[in-house]
Amino acid sequence: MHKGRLKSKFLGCLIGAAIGDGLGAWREGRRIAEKEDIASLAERVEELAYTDDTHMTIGVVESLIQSRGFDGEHMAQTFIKNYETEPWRGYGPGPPRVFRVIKSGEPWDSAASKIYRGGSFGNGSAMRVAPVGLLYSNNPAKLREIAYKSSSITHSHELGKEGAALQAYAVALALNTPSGEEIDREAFLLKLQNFAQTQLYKEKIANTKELLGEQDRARVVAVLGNGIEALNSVPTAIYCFLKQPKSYKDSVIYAISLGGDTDTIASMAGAISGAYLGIEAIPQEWRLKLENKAYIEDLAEKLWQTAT
Ligand code: F2R
Ligand code: MG
Ligand code: MG
Repeated sequence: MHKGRLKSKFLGCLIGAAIGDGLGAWREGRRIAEKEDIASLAERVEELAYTDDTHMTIGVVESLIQSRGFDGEHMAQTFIKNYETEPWRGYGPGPPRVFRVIKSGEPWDSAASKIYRGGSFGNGSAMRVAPVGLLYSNNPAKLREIAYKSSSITHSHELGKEGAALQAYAVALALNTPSGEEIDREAFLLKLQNFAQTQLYKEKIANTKELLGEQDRARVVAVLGNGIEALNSVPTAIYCFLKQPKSYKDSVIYAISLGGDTDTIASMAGAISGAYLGIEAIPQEWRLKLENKAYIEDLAEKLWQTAT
C-alpha cells in the first residue's frame, strides 16, 4: 500500500476512535435512540471531549512509540502517569485499583489478577487496543501476543484478552483492505471467527453474520449486547462497522443509537471504520470539534513512522 494512504488510515483509526468516544460519551448508559437524534446531537455539541477510552489509547500509542514496540512495564507506568494527571476521564472501577496494586510493588503482569476473580473481562483493554492492530497488522500471531500482553496489565480474564485481540485484528483487517475495495463482509467475519480462540466469541461472530440484514435494533442489542463486558461490546462494534462499511459517520451514529456503553462501542467501531476508510472519510466538522486533535494526529503520525 502507498505510504501516504497508510498514513491516512493510521490517522483515520486514531482520530476515528477518539471522535466515536467523544460523541458516544454524551449517551453512555442510555437507551436505544433514533439515529436522527444522534445526528442532531453531533451537530449541536461544540466540543468532542474524550473519556478513558481515548485517554488509555493515547497511553498505548505513547508507550509503543517511546519503546519502539511493546514493553509491559513501560506501558503500565504510562497508564499510571496519565491517570494521575487526569483521573477525571471516567475510568472504569478496575484500572485505578490495578494502578494502586502496581504502585505497591506488584509486577505489571500479575497485578490485574488481584482485583477480580479470574481478572477483569470489562471492555477496557479492547477499547484502547487499536494502536496494537495498526502496528502489528502484518503479523496476526504477534498481534495476538501483544494484544493479550497489553490487556493483561489491567484485564487478565480470558474474555478480556480475547476481546482485545479480536478488536485489534478487526483494525488490522480494515487497515489492510484498500478503501477503494469493497469489504467482503462474510470473508471479514470468517477471518475473525477463525482467529477467535474462545467458543463464546466464535458464537457471537456467527450471530453477527446472521444479523447483517436486521433492521430491529432492539434485536441486535438482545443478541449481541451493548454492555461494559468485552463479550457484549467488541462483536457489537465490529457489527456496527460492517452494517455500513462505506460510511464512518453512519457506523458511529448507528453504534451510539444502540445505547448502553456508547462511548466505547462507538470508539471501537470508529477505529475500525477509520482504519478502512482513512481520515478523509471522517466529517471535517466533527474533526474540528475533537479535543486535543493535534496531539492525537501527531501520535498517529509517529506510530505510522514506527510501523513503516
Ligand atoms: N466508567 C465508565 N462509565 C461510567 C460512567 C462514567 C461517567 N460518565 C463519568 O464521567 O464518571 N466507562 C468506562 O468504563 C468502561 C471500561 O471499564 P473497564 O476499564 O473494563 O473497567 P473494569 O472495572 O475492569 O470492568 C468493568 C466492569 O465489568 C464487570 N466485571 C469485569 N470483570 C469482572 C469479573 N471477573 N467478575 C465480575 N464482574 C466483572 C464489573 O462490573 C466491572 O466494573 C468503558 O465503558 C469506559 O468508557
Ligand atoms: Mg469511556
Ligand atoms: Mg464506555
